[in-house]
Amino acid sequence: MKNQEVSRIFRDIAKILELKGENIFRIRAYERAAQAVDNLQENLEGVIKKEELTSIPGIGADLSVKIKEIAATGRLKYYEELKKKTPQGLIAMMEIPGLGPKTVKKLYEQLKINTVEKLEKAAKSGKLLKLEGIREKTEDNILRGINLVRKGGERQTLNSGLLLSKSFVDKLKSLKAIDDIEVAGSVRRKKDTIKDIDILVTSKKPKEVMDKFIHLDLVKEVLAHGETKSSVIAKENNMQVDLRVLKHESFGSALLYFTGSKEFNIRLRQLAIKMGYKINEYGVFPATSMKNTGGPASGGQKDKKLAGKTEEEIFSLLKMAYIPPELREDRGEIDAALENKLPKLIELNDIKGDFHIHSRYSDGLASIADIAKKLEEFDYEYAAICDHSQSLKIAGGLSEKEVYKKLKELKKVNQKSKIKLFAGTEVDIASDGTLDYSNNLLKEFDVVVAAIHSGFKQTKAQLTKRIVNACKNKYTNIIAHPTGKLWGAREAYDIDIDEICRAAADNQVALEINCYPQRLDLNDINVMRAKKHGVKLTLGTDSHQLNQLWSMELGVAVARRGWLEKGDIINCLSLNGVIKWLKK
Ligand code: DGT
Ligand code: CA
Repeated sequence: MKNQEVSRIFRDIAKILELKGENIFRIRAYERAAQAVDNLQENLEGVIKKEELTSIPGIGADLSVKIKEIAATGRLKYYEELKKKTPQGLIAMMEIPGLGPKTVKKLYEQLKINTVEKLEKAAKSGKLLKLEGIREKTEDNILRGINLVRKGGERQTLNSGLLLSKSFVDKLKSLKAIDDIEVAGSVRRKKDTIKDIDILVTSKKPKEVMDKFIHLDLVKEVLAHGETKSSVIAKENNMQVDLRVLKHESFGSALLYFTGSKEFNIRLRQLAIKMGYKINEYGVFPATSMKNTGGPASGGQKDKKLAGKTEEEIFSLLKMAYIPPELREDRGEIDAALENKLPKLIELNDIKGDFHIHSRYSDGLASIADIAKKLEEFDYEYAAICDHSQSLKIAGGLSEKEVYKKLKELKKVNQKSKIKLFAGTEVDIASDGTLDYSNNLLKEFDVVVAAIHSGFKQTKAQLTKRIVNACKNKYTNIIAHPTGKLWGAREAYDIDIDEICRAAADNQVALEINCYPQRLDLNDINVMRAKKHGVKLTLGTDSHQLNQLWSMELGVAVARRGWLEKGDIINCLSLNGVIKWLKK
C-alpha cells in the first residue's frame, strides 16, 4: 500500500462530505489527515507495524482503524459506501480543476447538473451565468478544465507510468515461469506522458504466465486473455497494461518493435529495406524471404533469420550504433547512428547537485538541516535551497527580513554540511518583467532562480517579454519551469521559446528542466531547441518534501530525450565549476 493511496481516499472522502453539506470539522479532519499522510517521511505499513499510527498528527483512533483496513484489504468500506450513495457524475465533476465541492453542490441543487456532459453543455450555452458567482471567465475555465481532465484521462504522467510498470514487473519477476522481462513502449522511451504500458516476457510456459498476470491483485478488469497477449486495466489510474509472451530467439526484435516509437519503426523498416532486409517483430530476414516471415508459425524462417535475439545484434546487422530508447522518435537519431554521431547522453550518475529545493522557510516541509542530511544519500557536491519571494504569499514567500534570517541559518548549516548548500531564491517575475526583490537583496544570494507564478493569461508577446526581461537582470542565473505547464491543471502558456533562448544565451542564464512529476518543463522538444541556441540547462527537482528529491531521474529522462550531454548541463559541473558559472 502506498501512502498516496490513503491520502487520496481521505481527500475524496472530504470532498464527498463537503458535497453532502456535512459537518465542517469532520471534513477538515479528513483533509488534515490526508495532508499528514502526504507529509510522512516513511511508509505507512512501517508505522502500522510499529503501532504508531496515532502518533501521526491528525490521525486518531477512528482514522487509524481506517488506515489499517486499507492496508489489509486494499479498500475502505466506508468510502465505497459513501461513493455508492453519491451520484457518480458529481464525483467526476469534482475532478475538474478549479471546481470544488461547493460549486458542484450549487450546480446540482440549482441547475440539476449532475454529469460532466451536462455541465459542458450548460457552460457552452452560457447557462451557468444564472448562478451567483459564476462569470463568463469561470465558464471558460470550466470548459478548459473539462478538456484537461479528458486529455489527462487518456494519458498519465511518466512518473505514474514508471511506478505502475514497476509494480507489475516486481510481481511478475517472482514467477519462476518467466525468463526475461522488459517494459517496452513509451515507458521505456521515457516519454513525458504515457497512454498504456507494454510488458514483454519470454517463457516456456505462456499459459501459466498469462493466468498469473490476469489474476494479479493490481488488476481491476481483464480486457483480453490470450496465450501470447493479454490486456488488463490496472486498479491504479485505470491504466491499461498489455503483456506479451515471446520466444527467446525473437525477444530483441520484439523489444525493438514494441519500444517504438511508431515513427522510428517506420524509418528503421525503410532503411532495412534499402539494405535488402525485412524487419519485423519476429526478427530481421533477407528481403527475398518476405512471404515466409509473417508470423511465428511460418515455416522455414529459422534458418533465414539474420538477427533477433537482442537489439544490439539488430543494430549491428544494420551497421549502426545502438540507439538508446529515449532517442527513438525519428528526430535524426537513425542518421546519427549510421554516422556514429549519436550524442553521449547524460546519466543520473553525472548529476552533481540539485538547483531547486524548497525549505520550510517558504512552502517546503523540511528544515534546511534536514535537507542537508537527506542529501547525503545522493552523490551530490552541492544543492541550492530556493524559497519563494515576498509577493507569492500563498506559497509563504519570504520578506526581506526573513531572507536575512534564512541566510544566517544557511551559513550555520553549511559549516556542518557535507555538501555545499547554495543560498538560493525562486524569485517571482512580476507581470511587468521586474523581479520581486531589489537588486540589493538579489546580490545576497548565490543562485537566483526566476519564475512566473501569476498572470498566465497575458498575451504571448507579454509573457515572452516578461521572461526576456528577467533574463536581462544581471543577478538572474536560471529561469524555472519556463512554460508553466502543470499536468492535469494547466496547459503550457504560449511563449516564443526561440526569443527566450536567445535572451538566455546572451545573458548566460540557464533554462531549467523542472523535474517535478507534474511539470517536466522544459520538455524534450524545447530542450533540443535550447541546445541549438547554445543555452545551458539546469535540473531542479522543485522538491517541497524530502521524499521528492529522487525525481531528479525524471529530469534526466527529459534531458536524454533532448539529446543532452554532460557539457550541456550545469549540474554536471563540479562545485568549483558551478561557482565560476554563477559569477557570470
Ligand atoms: P503510448 O501512447 O504512450 O502507449 O505510446 P507507445 O509508444 O507505447 O505506443 P503503443 O502502446 O500504441 O505501441 C507500442 C509500440 O508498438 C509503439 O511504440 C510502436 C509499436 N507499434 C504500435 N503500433 C504500430 C504500428 O502501427 N506500426 C509500427 N511500425 N509500430 C507500431
Ligand atoms: Ca504504450
